[in-house]
Amino acid sequence: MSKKKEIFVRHARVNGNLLPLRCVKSGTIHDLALAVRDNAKLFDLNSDEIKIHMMHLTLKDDKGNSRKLEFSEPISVIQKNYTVEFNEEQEHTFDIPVRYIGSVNPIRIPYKERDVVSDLSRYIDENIAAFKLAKEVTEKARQGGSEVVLMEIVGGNEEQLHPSTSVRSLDCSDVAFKIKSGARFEVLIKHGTSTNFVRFQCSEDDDVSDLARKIKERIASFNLTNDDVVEVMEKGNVIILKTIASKSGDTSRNLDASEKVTAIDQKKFEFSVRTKESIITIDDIKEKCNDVNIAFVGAPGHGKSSTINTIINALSKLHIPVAETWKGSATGTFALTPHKVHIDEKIFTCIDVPGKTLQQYQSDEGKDKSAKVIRDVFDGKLPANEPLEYWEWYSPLGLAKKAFKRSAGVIHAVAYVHKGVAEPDKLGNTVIEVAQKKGRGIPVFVIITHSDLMSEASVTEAADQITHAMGIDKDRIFQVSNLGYNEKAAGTKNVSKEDAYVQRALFKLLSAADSYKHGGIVNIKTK
Ligand SMILES: Nc1nc2c(ncn2[C@@H]2O[C@H](COP(=O)(O)OP(=O)(O)OP(=O)(O)O)[C@@H](O)[C@H]2O)c(=O)[nH]1
Ligand SMILES: [Mg+2]
Repeated sequence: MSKKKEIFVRHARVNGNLLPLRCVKSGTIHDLALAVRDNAKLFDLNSDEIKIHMMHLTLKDDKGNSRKLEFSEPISVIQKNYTVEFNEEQEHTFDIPVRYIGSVNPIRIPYKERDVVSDLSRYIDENIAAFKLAKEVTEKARQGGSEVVLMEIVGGNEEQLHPSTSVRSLDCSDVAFKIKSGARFEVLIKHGTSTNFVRFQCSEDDDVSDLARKIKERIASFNLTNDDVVEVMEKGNVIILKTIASKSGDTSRNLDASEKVTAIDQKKFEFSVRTKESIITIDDIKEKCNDVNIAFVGAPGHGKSSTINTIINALSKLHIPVAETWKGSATGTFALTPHKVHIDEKIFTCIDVPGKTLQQYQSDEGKDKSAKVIRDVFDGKLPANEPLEYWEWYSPLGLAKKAFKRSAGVIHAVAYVHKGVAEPDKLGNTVIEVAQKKGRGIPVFVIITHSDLMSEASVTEAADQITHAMGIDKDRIFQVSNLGYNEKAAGTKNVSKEDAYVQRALFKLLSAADSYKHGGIVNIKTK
């Protein structure tokens, strides 16, 4: 049996092909360096050009991370699919200003082309005296197990740097460091979709954002799917940690990024990712939730009632309880139906406008009278929870009756609900015209439903048609699948991508309604 191992090596400067070198399995990186020298011809070099003491070897793993190899390390650190780059020349040295977080004066730290952030940390650790810090800080740095953490300061915010980030890429950045105490304790963390806990060492100074950083650094330990890994590592996405109830009586709660880990009772956590598009919190929604009324208008069976249900379900992932929800409604809302949604002391109302009634008004005695009804709905002239029959409400008797009924409410924003698989209905244009007529300017949004029955291309096409027909900006058009949504949403509290999308749509609706209510200018037409 061969005791040799094949290692793929490339010349870093020439960046030529990877060439296989055979090394004794039980050897060290120093042996690999000798093997490179002995095979110099393979790399178009002369062996006497290679001075072992000047050689630098860099290990590249299968995920594209790289680090410097020390001669004393065993060959076994080079796993299958890893490669090695070597450089036999004296390296050029640069320097970078780095400051202690509490100080304004940086000192310049020398580094080489290939150095990464962990090299800087090591340098600072070894040369901490050069920073002339307060005695207790220097002492903390000298404690066993203490850690130098580097960060980039961007717009006043600290962004922790990944240890494998190249120092060269930080040229011109404001780089600072802090020192984490050496006292250690352990926490257990798992991903929301898995049961596999990973152990993490924490310092007394660590806060929850440090845990999030450590998760990223050791993402491979969680054995996640590639999609999940991409989601965690994507710039701008945020890792959300929550406690796990381990005994009865405990409750699980979301952790704030700035909480100190030592101060948290439980030491078992679960994480999920909030994608950069989805960072809508219940506080964002609450802020915009100032007793506004949103009308859901559209042809019968296009999914108004279902969409309200979807919205309330998505909101209940952020806050419970909000309002009653219902499941699998069939076509057939016949009264102006307000659904009041409470978030603590705040409230907004989704007003479900029956499609069938509007359709009847569209062809009443051969004329389209729907504009009048829509206008009355928007102006809050029609009562809640009463069948909206034209002949009843627009007869003298009906008008009298109206005066004694409670109004469904004045409208502050409109969600025009359109079944994507259908052609645009002229009802959409009537809604826009009424909403825009003198003095109103009510913001209108479009929700394309039944996207589950459509390809992505046909949803885009439907959105294009609507933009064209109604003159509505693309970012006011949302797409939902109420069918799939309400099935999946039932009974779970985990926020999915679909929830996040619906929450964002609701946030936009509420923001527009709020600024309309408070006299802000809301433009709806793009052309
Ligand atoms: N496949 C699919 N079905 C949907 C979707 N949205 C609604 N539906 C179904 O379409 C039917 C009509 O939905 P509703 O929400 O009752 O429609 P509506 O607009 O309130 O209708 P009216 O109250 O009559 O004006 C129901 O059977 C829903 O389950 C969707 O996104 N996808
Ligand atoms: Mg309905």
